[in-house]
Amino acid sequence: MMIQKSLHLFRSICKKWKKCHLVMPSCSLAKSGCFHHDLVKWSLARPFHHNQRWQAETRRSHSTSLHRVPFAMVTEHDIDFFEKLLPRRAITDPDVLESYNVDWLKSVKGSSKLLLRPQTTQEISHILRYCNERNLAVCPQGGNTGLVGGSVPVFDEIILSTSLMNKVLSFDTVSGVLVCQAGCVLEDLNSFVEEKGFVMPLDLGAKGSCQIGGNVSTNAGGLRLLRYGSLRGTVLGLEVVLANGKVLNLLSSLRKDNTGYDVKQLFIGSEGTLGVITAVSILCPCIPKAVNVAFLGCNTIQQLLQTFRCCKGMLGEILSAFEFLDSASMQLLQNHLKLTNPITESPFYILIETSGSNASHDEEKLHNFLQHAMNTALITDGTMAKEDSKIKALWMLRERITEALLHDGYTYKYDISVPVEHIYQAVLDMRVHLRDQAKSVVGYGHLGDGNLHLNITSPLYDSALHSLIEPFIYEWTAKHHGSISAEHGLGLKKRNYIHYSKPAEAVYIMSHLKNMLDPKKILNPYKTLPDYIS
Ligand code: FAD
Ligand code: 2HG
Ligand code: ZN
Repeated sequence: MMIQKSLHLFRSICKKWKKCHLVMPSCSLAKSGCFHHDLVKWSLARPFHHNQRWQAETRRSHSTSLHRVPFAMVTEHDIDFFEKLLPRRAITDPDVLESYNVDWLKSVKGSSKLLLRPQTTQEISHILRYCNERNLAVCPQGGNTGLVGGSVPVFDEIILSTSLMNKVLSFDTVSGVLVCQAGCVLEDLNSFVEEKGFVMPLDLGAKGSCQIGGNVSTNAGGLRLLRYGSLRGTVLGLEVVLANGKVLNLLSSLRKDNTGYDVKQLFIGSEGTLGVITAVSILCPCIPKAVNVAFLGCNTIQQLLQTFRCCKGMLGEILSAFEFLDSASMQLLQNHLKLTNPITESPFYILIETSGSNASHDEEKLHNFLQHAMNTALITDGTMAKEDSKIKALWMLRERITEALLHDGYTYKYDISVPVEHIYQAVLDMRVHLRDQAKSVVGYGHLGDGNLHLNITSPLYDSALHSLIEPFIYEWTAKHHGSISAEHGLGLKKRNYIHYSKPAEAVYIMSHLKNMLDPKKILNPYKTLPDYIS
């Protein structure tokens, strides 16, 4: 009853904001067909009132300065064209469109009236040529798991979903090179290559929904970067449709190619603003024969860093992940997801994964390392797993923090990279800075990559708290020579903070590249580039 009442009240508030990208709370969003089962479960589990909190922030920080660029509006004639081009795949049903208009965090909402679901590169080429001629704006969308508001329209941009572009095109069992369409879901690709003795070079908590095209467009980092490096190295080729509909075929499978500039790199991490990625060629490593995971506790940040140093030295080539979480993150997992801490309570927790080819050799190395870490009092407690189910259970303690945060309240999300010795200082400084104004201030992340996920919550959205956090966090990051977006991108939410991490000259070059590749700026407007450019 209460929920119905607040829903009604909230809908009437939202009506006044029809044209901007505000979230309308709707339980049906959670049932949306576009999310993979595990993410659907998370969405369903999420408290309704979270959506309400969001509104004020969106209005204040992301859209107040935004006005709709005078792109053309979609007409009946346009819809006829798309229905002929994509029979039954040009969708105007508002119920279906609803979930495509809202991001995974339910934090931004567009008001697109048209969803296109192409199956081939040629169809995307026709779509973009037409949109470019007609001056219609387009928002490319993969699995819609992005965390910076980049994957949903801001106003009425046409949503171009790659979900039906999910075919594997080839796999070379000698080189491990996989070529596939952009809409293949990461987890499906991993299962496919695993059967052939390989593994995808990236892994992330959203693997059940995110698509390889989305991963490449965001240059996703994730849990295996320490071992296999960034997508900038493992992606060997791309096929991209440019804003004018031209197909750029860079779908090479070569490891080495120094013939001039590496143009494909432009599209890696460009968040759909320079072209639509339609196919990816990616190098998959062999599946490791032996995987071990250790979950450890330690008392201080110095011990955490020292353990990392020692771990690199003693585990060397078999170290495949070094992740950490603080006790506040563990609390969220216990309180909201009822996960059990398998070891004694500690200020910090470390998750170490080894992946190698010789089980007994790897176990011996890990055992020696753990003994050394215990003897030198670097770690206080720990548990180890080599069976699949236990390994998965330990990984959950790291992968599900994002989900636990959604239950804690309104979340202010920051994804920074800094020289590793400063990795936790932002959390400590933020706690001092905020005093008792926040509900939780938690830190976790990819310690091995110097990447901290700093998340702050409050029971309801609090504009005063938000103003305390920003630009403080961006100034802090710049002062420590870090990046304000280590792996999630800039999207809608961080586009205007780019200067904290990029010199003006680089932003200037970015604006020229945008002008050259998308002169009418129809591709993912209002994203990545600061407002004065887009
Ligand atoms: P979307 O969210 O649909 O889109 C992301 C951006 O890419 C948008 O700007 C969109 O316009 C653009 N885009 C999508 N597809 C294309 C295409 N084919 N061509 C051109 N542009 C396109 N990120 C990490 O880096 N590391 C993590 O560890 C990580 N963990 C996560 C865990 C959870 C639980 C969640 C919800 C998210 C996580 N993310 C992580 C963020 C997100 O999953 C990644 O950014 C992912 O790569 C997005 O893929 P997607 O297919 O969902 O893309
Ligand atoms: C992770 O590493 C993701 O778990 C999400 O990048 C981080 O939610 C976050 O802040
Ligand atoms: Zn991450």
